Amino acid sequence: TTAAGTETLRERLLASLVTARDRTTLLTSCVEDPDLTAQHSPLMSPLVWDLAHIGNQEELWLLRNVGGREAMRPDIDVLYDAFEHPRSERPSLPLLPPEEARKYAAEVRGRALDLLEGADFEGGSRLTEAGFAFGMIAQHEQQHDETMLITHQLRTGPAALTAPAHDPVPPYTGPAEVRVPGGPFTMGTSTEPWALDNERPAHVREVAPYWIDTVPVTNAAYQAFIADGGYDTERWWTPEGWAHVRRNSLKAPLYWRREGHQWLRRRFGVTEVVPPEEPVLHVSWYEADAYARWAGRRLPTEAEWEKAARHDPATGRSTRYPWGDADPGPEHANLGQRHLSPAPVGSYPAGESPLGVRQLIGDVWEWTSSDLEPYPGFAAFPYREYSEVFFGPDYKIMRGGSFAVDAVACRGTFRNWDYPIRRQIFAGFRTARSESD
Ligand code: AVJ
Ligand code: FE
Repeated sequence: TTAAGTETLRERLLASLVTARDRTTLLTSCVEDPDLTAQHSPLMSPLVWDLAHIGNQEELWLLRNVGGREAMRPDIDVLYDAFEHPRSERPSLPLLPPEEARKYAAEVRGRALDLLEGADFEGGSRLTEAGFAFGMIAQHEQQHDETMLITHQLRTGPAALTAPAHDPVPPYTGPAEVRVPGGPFTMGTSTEPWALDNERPAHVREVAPYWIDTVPVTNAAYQAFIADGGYDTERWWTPEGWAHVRRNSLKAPLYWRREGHQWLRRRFGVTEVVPPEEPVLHVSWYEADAYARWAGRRLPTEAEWEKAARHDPATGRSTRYPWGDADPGPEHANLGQRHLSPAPVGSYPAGESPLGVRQLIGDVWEWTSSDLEPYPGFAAFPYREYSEVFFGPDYKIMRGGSFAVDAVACRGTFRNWDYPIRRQIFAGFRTARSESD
């Protein structure tokens, strides 16, 4: 690496950390302190927990592990270790009050930036190689910025956040699905410098030919499923899914409410008519899976999703993103909380894949049929609790990222996961079918 390359890397790391902190600051200053310490849902931490946890992880990985510094506040580690206390218990912990949490996170950040200024990215440590630890911490903060936006959406009361509406797009008139050829493709990565352990290593996967939706499933399409009695028809559901919708009397996505002949939804403190052309949002894996069966289709496997997003049939190579190897720009995808909703289907033509699949990156996390499993050759790094402890059948994989996640934490290889019942997350889906069907 040249000296200029090192400085470019340093600037990119700095920019990623600053972007994340600007967002964190907004999300924790747009409401009054009581809204930061309150628990808006037992599914989520109080916002003030996320804030200090962001600082604590940064202190742990950058100041202590990379910098070799002593703990600043050894007494608080146990409060902000996500494995010590479940989210529902966090409000009753002696958490740092908002002003102290802000001060702590800012103090850690000041020292981390000092460390970044003199950091050597080629010193032979895997943690600092290509700036990994700094990139990991920027991603971690952005992941919690998405988590905090989920909490903001759960919070009731007047709106605290606003964002511009999407540019209008003509109704999408492209093909509904495209055929992806069968054969091998490279899944995962060994070269993406800030890729997390579960995305590694790159390996070859065989996939049989299949068809996949060119755009995510829309609210209009999902309403047709509801209108056709989808929630009352057992055969569309897995046994677990059916038990879950019955037990909880689910009738529609989270935040939807029927009024007269139309569906309304609550979105960041505002109630509005559900926009028909927007990707459906706030559905569980069970609902996505049932919809797909009703439509005579199925969810794509994780490998099918990634092949659609990365395989370039012209070269046989896997690219970083559907549009190629360039980092995401505002023309490619709806990312980074620039908007507070997914964009209508057919948006972002510059972000489409060579086969014409749109909006794979951004808008909504897309449920796949796959469980979270390690790739062959997986090695936990830098800590087992990032991914390894979650491997197994309990979690379903989501791909592609939502409007709420920043580009730094979103790639063609990025893997997200949650329980199949979860709906508060910014998740939707698209469907697929096998060639032989
Ligand atoms: C990968 C999004 C499931 O939010 O629980 C944040 C990311 N890990 N802090 C989560 C994460 C540790 C994780 N997900
Ligand atoms: Fe975390």
